[in-house]
Amino acid sequence: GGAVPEAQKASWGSFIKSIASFSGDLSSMTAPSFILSPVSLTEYPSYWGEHPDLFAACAQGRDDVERMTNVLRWFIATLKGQYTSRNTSMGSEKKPLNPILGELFIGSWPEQKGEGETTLVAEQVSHHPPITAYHISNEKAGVSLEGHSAQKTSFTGRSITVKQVGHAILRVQRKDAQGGEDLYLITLPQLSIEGILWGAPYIELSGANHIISSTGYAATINYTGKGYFSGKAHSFKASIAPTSKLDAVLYSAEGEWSGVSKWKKAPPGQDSVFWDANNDRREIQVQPLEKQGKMESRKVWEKTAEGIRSGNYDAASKDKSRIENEQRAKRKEETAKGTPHQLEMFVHVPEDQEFVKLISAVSKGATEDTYRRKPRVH
Ligand code: 0T9
Repeated sequence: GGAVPEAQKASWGSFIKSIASFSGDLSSMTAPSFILSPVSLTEYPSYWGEHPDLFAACAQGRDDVERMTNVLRWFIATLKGQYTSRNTSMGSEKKPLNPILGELFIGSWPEQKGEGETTLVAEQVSHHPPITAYHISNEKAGVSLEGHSAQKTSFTGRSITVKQVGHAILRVQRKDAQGGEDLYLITLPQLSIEGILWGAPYIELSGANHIISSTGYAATINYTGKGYFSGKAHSFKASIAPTSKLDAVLYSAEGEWSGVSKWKKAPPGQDSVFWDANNDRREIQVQPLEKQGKMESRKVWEKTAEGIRSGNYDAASKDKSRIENEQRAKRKEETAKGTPHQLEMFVHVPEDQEFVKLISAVSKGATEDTYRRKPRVH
């Protein structure tokens, strides 16, 4: 059976065809209404923060290796939200709203059990191609995450391959006498969108990503889906090793990132379970709409989202067109006046020196740009 509503079979078919003949920016394509999500891509960085306790725990641990295991656990714990939550909440992967330039998403996870408050700001720093910058911070715990996210997509015939462009840096304040901070460079896995031919898209992860720390340790995570080493969907194997000798594995864990994973080679005194993704995720809290600024995501997309949620797709598409026209006019005016759009919360850094230094362990000479949170005046 198919998941495409009878009335949308034709438009789904032509959408698939246009994906096939199109390469690059999928987000700007018009898609059939049944696949539209009322949530903008600027909200997606919040998946990184949905386990505030594990995020705070990145600063805890007796030594660098134990802290690396905590960072790895937090990272694995974010995957279920990042890559399966639309299936859980909306029945399949959906096409997010394509953020406008300068769109903001701001929210927090209030303190619950002494872990401190976690705050998030995300900004759409580029519209075409779409790039979202984000900064998540827990000052009490001394942990922050800063990164940006973009995608390169291609169609393989039955699935969409999405190469993630961008990286994140986790900063952890050291609690020892000298102080200072440890960095963890996080690279991102490749994903493929499966199930599109029958209109029920879902994400599978493939390949590998790394967490490379300034402490001299690195984690490598390898992903497989159905039919590979475990035979199960959403599977991974992760190992922790000295960065200088990645095959001298100290500890390893494996299992399902959307389910249970276990230590294979466990640190002394550890439980056999590495992470159980059935643990609750905590959704971010945002200001009520009436208190949000006009560039805040849910305010920008209020009417469009309402239309999508209520099935009033005509209203949704009208409002979306209004927003897109306004954006075009704004860009035109900026060009005419010679006053280009200014980023609000971030500054563009053409070459991220921290990335260059840490990535060299796995990829010599690689460079990437980044976006840094602007310093705030308290
Ligand atoms: C960073 C995440 C990313 C963003 C999304 C590929 C995708 C846009 C990017 C990579 C987050 O940390 C994690 C999760 C989901 C990713 C999205 C899934 C998706 O389908 C979209 C693309 C642009 C589409 O909307 C394709 C259209 C449609 C046929 C699929 C439903």
